Amino acid sequence: MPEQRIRYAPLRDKICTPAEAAAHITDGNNLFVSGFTAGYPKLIPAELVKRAEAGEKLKVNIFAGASTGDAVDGVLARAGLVGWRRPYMSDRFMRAAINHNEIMFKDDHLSGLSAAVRAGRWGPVDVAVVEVAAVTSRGNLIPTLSVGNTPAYLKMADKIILEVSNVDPPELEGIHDIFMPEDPPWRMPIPIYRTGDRIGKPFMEVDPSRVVAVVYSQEADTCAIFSETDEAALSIAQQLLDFVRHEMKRGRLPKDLPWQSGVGDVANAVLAGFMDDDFFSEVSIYSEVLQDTVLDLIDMGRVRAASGSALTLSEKARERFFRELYRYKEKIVLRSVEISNAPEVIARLGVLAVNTALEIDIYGQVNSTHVMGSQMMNGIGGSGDFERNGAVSFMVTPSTAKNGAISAIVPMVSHVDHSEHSVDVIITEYGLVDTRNLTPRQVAEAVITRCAHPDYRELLWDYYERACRETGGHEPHLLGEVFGFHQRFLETGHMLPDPA
Ligand code: 0RQ
Repeated sequence: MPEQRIRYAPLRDKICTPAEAAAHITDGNNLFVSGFTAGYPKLIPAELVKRAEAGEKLKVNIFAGASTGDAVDGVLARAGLVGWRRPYMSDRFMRAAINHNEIMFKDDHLSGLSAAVRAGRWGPVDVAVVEVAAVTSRGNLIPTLSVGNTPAYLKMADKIILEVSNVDPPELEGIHDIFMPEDPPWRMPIPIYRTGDRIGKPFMEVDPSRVVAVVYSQEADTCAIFSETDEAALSIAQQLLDFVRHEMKRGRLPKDLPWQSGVGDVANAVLAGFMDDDFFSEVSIYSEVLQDTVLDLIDMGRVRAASGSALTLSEKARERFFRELYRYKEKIVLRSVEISNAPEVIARLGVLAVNTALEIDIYGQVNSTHVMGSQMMNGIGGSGDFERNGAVSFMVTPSTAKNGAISAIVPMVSHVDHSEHSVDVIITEYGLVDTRNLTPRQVAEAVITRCAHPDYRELLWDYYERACRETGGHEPHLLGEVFGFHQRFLETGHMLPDPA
């Protein structure tokens, strides 16, 4: 019923068809969409594709919170309608177009983007297309399952198109905490002192006169970021939990630090590890994307509070979540990404940060984004925000990729996202190295011995020992050889990520 979802009458007058709404978007527009793995618009991009197929010259620049679903990134990339795309994406067609240099892409830390948009550094915000669960009686907007950069996009947009979801319940009202900090030089501290603190309003503010169209959507999120947890992920998670438990028992880490756990198998395995570990009987989660496992932990009574910028749930988990929303709302807070990933808050709370690498070098530099140094995978996302500012920053990876054809431990990473100064603990399924009080040479020796796959240890030792002998120095390298190491993987034909 329109009245239930749109409780502010002037916006009901703007209800129209998706085609009429999309007519407000023209060639060359900067399109700022809601969405952060979940909560992206589902109808408007398809209308743009129809117009392009009918012969209209149309290209738009897409700015989101992070990745969106096929309805935005997939649909628009396949139709060749995207000029620029920022930030993080994970769609295979878009990835291929970026790597073919057909879509312009620049990778950024997520925490600073809302402020960059408010400062005008991303250009004019021509149109914002935003999915909402409801409009309040005063014309404020209730987001769906993500917040991302949407409050900033709404503040800056010339024109706003709302997609009102008929799938996500209006009772989501109350789960969000929307706080927009002032920008420098007037910024004050962000007053979050505990994971679950609420410091803002439960809605996003908008100037209703800039809303040009409102459409109804029956479409649900279709995010596919789930995979089965394998042996390597379980082993990494176990070592990680053992390490933290040990540090806490020795009094070197306070017991109730919150956790951030990135996307992917290992991240899920770490959270799943809390389920049958009585030492971690109640955890706080201060993260970016919350997934199914968080609901499981809440059901078991093991979550003190869970804060993130998005809830990315499988279909089954989403049903359960909507059914018992009142219960989950007590534990979960969804914030804009400039707050969920705020360096200040992450450092203050002492977040234990867990993120995944594509490759790690023997001295602790990490590549999370570029396969073989050249091919963009997804983007740095929030991993840098958390790794740089966490109380302890873990970097995890299986020791090999592509069924053992590629070593994830290399002499020198082919691209740097996180430096040795941001990464504290390195873990593969073979072992763990706490680098915090080791010299670079000690790190190298420990990483080769404990973390590298046995098949690659001899090769790495040979490199390292010759580098020490022939070059010497604080971090010995054989610069003429480092890229030869990757060359052997390129020759196996495994260089391209997931070709579309
Ligand atoms: O390829 O998809 O063809 O099978 O890369 O690797 O092992 O499935 O791991 O899904 O956890 O992704 C770093 C990409 C890891 C992700 C990355 C190939 C491998 C596979 C994926 P296939 P896995 P994951 C923010 C959290 C940056 C953003 C971030 C990521 C594919 O974790 O995007 O951390 N991180 N956000 O075969 C060639 C190598 C490879 C390789 C793996 N060395 N060379 N290919 N692959 N290593 C914070 C939050 O709070 C959410």
